[in-house]
Amino acid sequence: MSLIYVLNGPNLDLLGKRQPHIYGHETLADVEADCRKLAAELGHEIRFHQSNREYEIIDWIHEAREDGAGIVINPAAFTHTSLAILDALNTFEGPVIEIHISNVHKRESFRHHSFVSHRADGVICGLGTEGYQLGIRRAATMIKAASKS
Ligand code: CA2
Repeated sequence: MSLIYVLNGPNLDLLGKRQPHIYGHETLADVEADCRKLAAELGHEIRFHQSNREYEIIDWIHEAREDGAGIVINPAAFTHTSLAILDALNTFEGPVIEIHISNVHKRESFRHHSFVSHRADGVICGLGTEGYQLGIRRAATMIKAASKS
């Protein structure tokens, strides 16, 4: 059983509580429960975190370097600003899947550029919170493929 980190950036603690027309009605606790259920079905363990502080996300990426097989990350606004998160992800060897609940390309132009996409193996956006499930599935597929090679 290997470990998948699911990391969430700033303000995602408000999920389901504000702006449901953009981010839907599910809370982050609902997303976490769904991720745990799916990961267990796929034979993986999940470490699920959210922070409003950039350094905490970087520290979790460093932790994943030690014991993580994959990272599924919604960096939220840090997507568009954080070279530091990109640098940290570039030191991680397993699959990295970037998630956005909303379709960032349909929104303001400042959301169109992602530092994290320079490292991500795949990007899922605009599929709502279901994107997390799809991201975990893809990370699990990639972890399995790497274990065979
Ligand atoms: O669509 C996404 O998942 C985003 O990563 C969400 C970020 C935004 O800055 C990115 O451009 C796209 C914002 C997260 C804020 O989350 C909230 C959730 C509910 C209510 C208010 C904010």
